[in-house]
Amino acid sequence: APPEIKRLALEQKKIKHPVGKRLIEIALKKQSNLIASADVITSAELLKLAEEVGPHIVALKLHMDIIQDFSFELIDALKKIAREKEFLLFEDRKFGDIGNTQELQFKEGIYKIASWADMITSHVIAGEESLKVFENVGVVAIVEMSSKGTLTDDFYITKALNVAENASNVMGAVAQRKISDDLLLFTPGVNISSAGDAKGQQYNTPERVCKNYHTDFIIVGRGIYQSADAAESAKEYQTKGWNAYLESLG
Ligand code: 5FU
Repeated sequence: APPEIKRLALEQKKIKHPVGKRLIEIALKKQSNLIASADVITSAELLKLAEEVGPHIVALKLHMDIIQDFSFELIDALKKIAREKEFLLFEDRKFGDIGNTQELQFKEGIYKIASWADMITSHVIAGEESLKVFENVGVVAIVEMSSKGTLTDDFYITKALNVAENASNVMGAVAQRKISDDLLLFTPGVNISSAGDAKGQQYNTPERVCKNYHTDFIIVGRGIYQSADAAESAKEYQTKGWNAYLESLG
């Protein structure tokens, strides 16, 4: 990336977390601020999608608990693709319990998320200490949701951001608005051909979330994996997202 972009992206944001720095590095190298959300339900579909979108993304967002045939062979195969195509594995688990329970959910059970995820999402509703259990990953705090009628009002968001900013393992936040420069901003609910679904999801364009909310990373699910050509649409979101991001830097 040209030095002036590097300066803008790296120095405007005061990101200290090593996973956050790595994500920025990948973004600058690939010229992408796109995270694909792989909400498919079989290992075969997931691996195919990872191969197709891999060159265009900085991270693949997963809901591993929706995979019907989960195995550690899947994890090994995903890790291999992630290494080859240079992207991070981002488990959107949205933890939301006391620290002890979250620790068990993070490290144990079927998925052993701690053993393979580079990044995870967590609600911050249980307070700062509950987040300490997420070791060796980048934590992305859910401070605001994209869905209609969400309870994350201004009051909640202010308090949630306060928790997120005080926890040293939190590298970013999910929100639908501009937040402080201490955290990377991740925005889901991005689609260029739909305004929403029948289950409360609300969509914005890449331009809107980058320019109006100063989003760092756009998260796209159905816009990519339900399109006729996932690689082609990932490329389109990559270009649209990156151009809007550069323009938002100013
Ligand atoms: F925190 C959030 C949120 O506020 N909105 C979301 O949509 C997370 N998501 C996730 O992003 C959601 O769980 C899906 O995995 C993804 C959006 O998928 P879509 O197909 O682009 O609507």
